[in-house]
Amino acid sequence: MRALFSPSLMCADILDLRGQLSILNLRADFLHADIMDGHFCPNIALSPDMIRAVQQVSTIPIEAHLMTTAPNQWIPLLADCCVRYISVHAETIQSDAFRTLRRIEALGCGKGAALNPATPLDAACAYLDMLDLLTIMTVDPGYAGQKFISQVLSKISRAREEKEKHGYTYLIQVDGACNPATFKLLRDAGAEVFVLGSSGLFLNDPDLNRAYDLMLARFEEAAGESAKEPRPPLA
Ligand code: S6P
Ligand code: MG
Repeated sequence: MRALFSPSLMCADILDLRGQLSILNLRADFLHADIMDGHFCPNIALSPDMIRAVQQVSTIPIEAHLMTTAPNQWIPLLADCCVRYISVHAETIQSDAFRTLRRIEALGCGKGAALNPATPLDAACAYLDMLDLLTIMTVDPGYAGQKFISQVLSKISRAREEKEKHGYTYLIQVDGACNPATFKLLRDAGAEVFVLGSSGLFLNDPDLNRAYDLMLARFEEAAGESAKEPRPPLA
């Protein structure tokens, strides 16, 4: 399957969000929505109300990335916004991982788990078979524009090995500093979905169509594969 791209809403031009979404509707595979509560990480971002508004004009699946200490507080609100996937951090569900993932499923959403750079894959091994989306953070959560943490590459490779060995069906997503300097490293390690923030997309050009063209060209040049085929059917 070709690489999939999930632009990060928190990096979009919020003063022209409708215009930006009309372009991403035609080009992106997913929209990545960061929810930060100011506790799990030192920032606050995107609310369920904002995602509900985005959902009104979005025609592509939205995935909610919960960087919150109490994910269960937000899961029903986000499911009510019709997001396609809800990703909770493994660090926040140690005491109720199965109940939380089953709750996401019962509410009709895809089950996602995310791992901070310092968290080993083992933290999620007990429930990898349940996941639809596995997000491996390549920066510490909280901000756009951070430096890539190369120590995560072995974790991505291991996520791919486990997927192949056991026939797991999760998509392997990478989040943070996905850009021309890291595209090949991430793809070779096993990344399937690239969250695109400031460094990989939005700072490429003020015109988002041009920025997207540049991203595709740079991905193809770096990774040595086409990323322009039509959007594949997604579960
Ligand atoms: C970070 C957040 C990410 C960022 C995105 C930024 O806490 O989860 O989704 O929005 O990764 O991308 P970049 O290219 O600015 O690092
Ligand atoms: Mg994110």
